[in-house]
Amino acid sequence: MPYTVDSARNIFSDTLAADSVPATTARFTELNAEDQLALIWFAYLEMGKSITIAAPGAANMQFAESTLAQIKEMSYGEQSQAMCDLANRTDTSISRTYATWTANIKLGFWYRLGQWMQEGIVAPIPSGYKLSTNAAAVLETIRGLEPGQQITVLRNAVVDMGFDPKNIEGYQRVSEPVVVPTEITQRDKVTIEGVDNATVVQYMTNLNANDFDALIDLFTEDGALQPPFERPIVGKEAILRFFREECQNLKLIPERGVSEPAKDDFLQIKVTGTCQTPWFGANVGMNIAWRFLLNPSGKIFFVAIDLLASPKELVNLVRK
Ligand code: ECH
Ligand code: GLY
Ligand code: GLY
Ligand code: GLY
Repeated sequence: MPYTVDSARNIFSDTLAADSVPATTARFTELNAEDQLALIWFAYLEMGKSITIAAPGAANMQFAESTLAQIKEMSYGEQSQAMCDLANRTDTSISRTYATWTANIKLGFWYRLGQWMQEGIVAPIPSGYKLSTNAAAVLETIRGLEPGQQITVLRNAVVDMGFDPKNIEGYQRVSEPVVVPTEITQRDKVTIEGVDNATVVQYMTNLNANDFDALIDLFTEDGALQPPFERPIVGKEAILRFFREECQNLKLIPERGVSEPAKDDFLQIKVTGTCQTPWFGANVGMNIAWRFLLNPSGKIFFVAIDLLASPKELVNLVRK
């Protein structure tokens, strides 16, 4: 049987992903809106003591400005309600607008609200706020995660808020402009111990350079990319859109890998290393595995990106 996206998902199946992330997210989702907001507030303050978050760029913020201005004009009561409506995914005009934004616009929006809460411009979490027993337990779990896993839980929480786009008629996505790719001569050379496959090396180089047109050319027409804890994104058009909307200014630092023949003259390659988001830069290195399946012409039929369970997984390349 030839490979399908579903069968390709099983390559290097002994790779251990950080399942505590979706598990924590699921428990978080069960909490009521007040608890969700307060929990994030406490987690965000604690994390801020050890890792610095970069201010969002103007490109991210421009789309959120009018909604932010609207919230600024509200009373504390209305502000708290608007934030709870976002967490509850209630059908309001702000929740609908929020749903159209990319992850980075949503994060920029909350970054600003966080500043305003600190300054008293937006209703703060009441100083004596007591988390429910369940919420306190989720916060305690988050404290025990690695920084890369903590910021993934926070990002998930923010991404999942707002009205469900599936219920919005004529839904139009809003995304920040795509930056100009890094000049060829300015691109960092990538070396991966154990892997010199040209497609894989170009994948890393092109993604680091924001060169999404060259990057998408590495994929087959029916190729698929599976982000951490998500369903695969299938087909060149959808993957290119994902790159342009969600993958600007990432820094991939692959370290080592293995390459093995697979059936039907395909090639399977696993690479491990770290990845940085522009929000935290070198402050947070996420431990990542890339699991590639290349067709006989060297095009990417499938690649999964996994957030690894622990740094130990970075050296889990030998297959049992
Ligand atoms: C306050 C209280 C009220 C409620 C809220 C608040 C604000 C919270 C804020 C949170 C900010 C969180 C942030 C999190 C950022 C996380 C970023 C992550 C990025 C991961 C990227 C990866 C990329 C992997 C990939 C690779 C590929 O090869 C292909 C593409 C791709 C406090 C007010 C809400 C402000 C900024 C986790 C892993 C390697 C798959 C993308
Ligand atoms: N400061 C991170 C970003 O705008 O994506
Ligand atoms: N979950 C990683 C990303 O989509 O950026
Ligand atoms: N661009 C970083 C992220 O997807 O959050």
